[in-house]
Amino acid sequence: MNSVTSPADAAADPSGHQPPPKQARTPPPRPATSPRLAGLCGVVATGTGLAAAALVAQATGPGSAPVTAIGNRLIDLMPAPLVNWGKETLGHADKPVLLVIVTLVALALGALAGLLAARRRHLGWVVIAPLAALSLLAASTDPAASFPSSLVPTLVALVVAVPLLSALVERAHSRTFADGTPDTEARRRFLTLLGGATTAAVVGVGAERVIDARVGAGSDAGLPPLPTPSATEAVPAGAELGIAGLSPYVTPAKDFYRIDTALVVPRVSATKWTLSIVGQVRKPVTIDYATLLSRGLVEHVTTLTCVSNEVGGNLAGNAVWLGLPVRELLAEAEPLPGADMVLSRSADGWTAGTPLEALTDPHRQALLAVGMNGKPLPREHGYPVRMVVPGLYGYVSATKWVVELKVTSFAADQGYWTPLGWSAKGPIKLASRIDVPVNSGTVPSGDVVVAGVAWAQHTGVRAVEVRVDEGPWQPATLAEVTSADTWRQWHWTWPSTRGRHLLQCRAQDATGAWQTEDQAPPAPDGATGLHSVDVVVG
Ligand SMILES: Nc1nc2c(c(=O)[nH]1)N[C@H]1C(S)=C(S)[C@@H](COP(=O)(O)O)O[C@H]1N2
Ligand SMILES: [Mo]
Repeated sequence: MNSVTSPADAAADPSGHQPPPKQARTPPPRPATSPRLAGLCGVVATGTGLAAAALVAQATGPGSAPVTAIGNRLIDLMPAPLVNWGKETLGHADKPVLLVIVTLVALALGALAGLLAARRRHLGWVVIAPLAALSLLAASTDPAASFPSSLVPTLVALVVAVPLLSALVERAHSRTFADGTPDTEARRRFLTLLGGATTAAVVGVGAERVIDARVGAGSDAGLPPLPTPSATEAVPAGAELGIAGLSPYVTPAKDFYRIDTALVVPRVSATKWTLSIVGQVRKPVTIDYATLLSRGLVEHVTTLTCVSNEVGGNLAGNAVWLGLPVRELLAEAEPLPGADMVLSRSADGWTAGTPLEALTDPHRQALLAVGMNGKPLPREHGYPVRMVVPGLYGYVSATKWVVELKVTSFAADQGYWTPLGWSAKGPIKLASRIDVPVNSGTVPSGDVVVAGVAWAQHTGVRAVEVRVDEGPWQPATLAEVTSADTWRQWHWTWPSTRGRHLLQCRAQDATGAWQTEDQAPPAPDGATGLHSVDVVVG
């Protein structure tokens, strides 16, 4: 022990003064970077690359961002039970959850690339190359992507992440001098780069979110306004009971449930949109948006319902749709004998199989809708054009971002959900729901207003009854409706008594059939059973 800085020497000089160590401040041979730091470099480089790619994908199409493209292909490849499990257990959160998982896996692989690159610079490619290849493949096979611009975001990710990783790993090294003192200057440069890249990634993701939210319906330049309908449907005042907590008769678009498989909402330009009627037809038809608007559009109020709706669930909504009856275009196309199904396809590749007769029936107002509650369709509800068919669950009829109608047969074709274990045909089942009082709620004793909605689209609701603690059924009062194609509000005044009670409702359709008490899950063709609400009267 004879180092100049040893405590023993310092003690030998009572003045405490010592000459500084005469040592050259040259960086020593590169020491190993700690695995944690190398991993962090990889995570930051990957994250920054992905953020840049997502931002660029705002121009090349939202499905072309690496995370989205890979997520979409994963959904395509997932076995049916897994897709259904995700839909059932996660509900609305299924998409964000999948995107977060893909992002986390990408960042973890980025950390691995960082570890490898810290050992030997080009070793990082062992992870990066397959990841990039996967992303390019996923983006190029996106049904809504325009090749080759769909490859640009992944290439941007590489151009950003690879040099960034090199620079970070380079600076993460050599943070101490041979004498053990930290090279604060190098450390500062490293931290600056790390912080700068992280900030850029966060700002990039934020900007991407803002842009995505802004580009919506009506953003197409030079678009004609929605025409005045040739047939309107006025909502009678008596359709709206105006009871607090009761679902409004017409659901505002912002409160309308949203169900689709799209990881990011497809962005379809109305000016470039066309719809083609193909398949078993005598004369294939193609129509563009301006021509569609120039035809006599009609208004029709229809309640959409999702087959995944649980008893008492809220995957149903009623809106005033403006559109062209599908039967008019089908008549021009002249379906051939033998056809019994129309497979509608969306811009993102999703499909629904609808009985041909439901679309050609002059008494069923099946629309190619362009308007919802007096405004162009919101992007998430199918802008610029979607299908709306009264009486059929959304998965077999309500194709959003629709671009093709293929006239075919149930024997030859299947909609998206059918091979995943859902019925080929999906007429909406008679259902009723109690909106107020809410389940597990407490209400003051005395007269309590019990109210809800009931639906039997295209058949109509004739009666609703309520019972307390499984006692006798009591008739509720029904509100008015525009047609049999919508839900119907109802209310009943309950002379309540203190304590805990069970409220249940049931509906009768216009044919006289009562809603079944038998419980069935949503799969394969819609849930049944009575909605029950537990309340405490205090
Ligand atoms: N392109 C596309 N259209 C779609 C779907 C989809 O996944 N993709 N889901 C359908 C289902 S299952 C339902 S219930 C309705 C829901 O329409 P909404 O989101 O406007 O309420 O859209 C239908 N149209
Ligand atoms: Mo659905």
